[in-house]
Amino acid sequence: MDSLVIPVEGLAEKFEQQFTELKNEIINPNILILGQTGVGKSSLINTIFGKNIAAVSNTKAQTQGFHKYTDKDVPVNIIDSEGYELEKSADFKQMIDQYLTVNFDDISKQIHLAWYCISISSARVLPYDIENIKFLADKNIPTCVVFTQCDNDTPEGSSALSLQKVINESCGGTIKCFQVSNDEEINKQLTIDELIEWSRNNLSEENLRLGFAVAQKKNLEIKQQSAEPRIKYYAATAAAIGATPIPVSDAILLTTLQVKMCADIFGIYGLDNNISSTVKNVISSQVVSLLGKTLAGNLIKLIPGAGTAVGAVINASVASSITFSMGYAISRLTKQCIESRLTGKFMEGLPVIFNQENLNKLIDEFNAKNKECKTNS
Ligand SMILES: Nc1nc2c(ncn2[C@@H]2O[C@H](COP(=O)(O)OP(=O)(O)OP(=O)(O)O)[C@@H](O)[C@H]2O)c(=O)[nH]1
Ligand SMILES: [Mg+2]
Repeated sequence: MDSLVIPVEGLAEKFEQQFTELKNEIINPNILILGQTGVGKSSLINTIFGKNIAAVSNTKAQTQGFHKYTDKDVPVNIIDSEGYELEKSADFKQMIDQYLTVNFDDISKQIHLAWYCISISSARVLPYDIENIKFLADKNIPTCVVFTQCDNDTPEGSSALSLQKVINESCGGTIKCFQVSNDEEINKQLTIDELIEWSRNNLSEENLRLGFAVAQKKNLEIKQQSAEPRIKYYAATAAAIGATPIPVSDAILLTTLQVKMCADIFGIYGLDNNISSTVKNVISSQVVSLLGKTLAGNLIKLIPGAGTAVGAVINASVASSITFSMGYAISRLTKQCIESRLTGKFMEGLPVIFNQENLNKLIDEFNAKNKECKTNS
């Protein structure tokens, strides 16, 4: 039986450093949240980002005019409004114009999305709402309407439908409308996942999309989709490393890359914030050693004599396909960890879900799928 050991000393530090590198690549999207006081803007933020980036108020307005809220663990900025200014469209337009002019040159300060919230309980869309929505869209700010408190709608959602009809007729069918509530169970019947998807897809740059995907806690599919460009990037880098085939004894070059890829995937799913710093060292070394062993096992499968023969080499195609399938497997397992809600107890989740057997199963599944695609094409 062939054996191959890839040394992984020093890679645990690289794993942890990469969390910071990913954060440095992100640009926080600025989301303008508009709506009358009490419609549920803060509750919506809390539902999507898992945190009160702007505080929820029961009695009186806590926010005045436009305020930008940030949170060090959530890479979006929320520009919240109290709502009174919406009724005076002229003033509202002036405020927006001023904001856009001041921040025109700096992508990190522009308004990247606008969520215009209307409570289903109010059961009406007013002329100033239409005017404001059209104004934002005319300024090329991706703008959607969010019907809030939809738990108060009929089971068929008839209020939302009739409000949407008014908006469609007034705005020529170009404005998307979504339905949300602050109840997790009721949200399963509504379109909060579509709101998240629309928001991500309407951000103009990958760095902004990445920020949004990391920040939102609600839609794991979006996290999975956002991990894909990262995996492709690392697979391409692996191909470049193997362009001049490297000896198997240099496989640490690939493990280094795969360790960074794993840190990016963990970062996208928000796992880095879930791991307390005291267990971080243990986790890092466990993950790094797991990746090293998985790469060794797969090299032995793919390259005849990889474990023993002097002169066995890793070429571009092997380097990139192993990295790609490993990225696929890591992303799926990380998703499973979050779905199993073991993330708070990561030390328990790691051996149960994030282990070599499960990693290899997914790698094989991916390779089989890939082979099938190639045979069929
Ligand atoms: N039934 C129901 N109540 C909600 C929903 N969303 C928010 N609320 C309640 O409505 C009240 C106002 O919610 P907030 O999220 O503070 O509203 P806001 O728009 O941020 O209010 P201001 O910051 O004052 O402008 C709170 O008592 C919430 O609990 C919802 O989907 N359904
Ligand atoms: Mg609020």
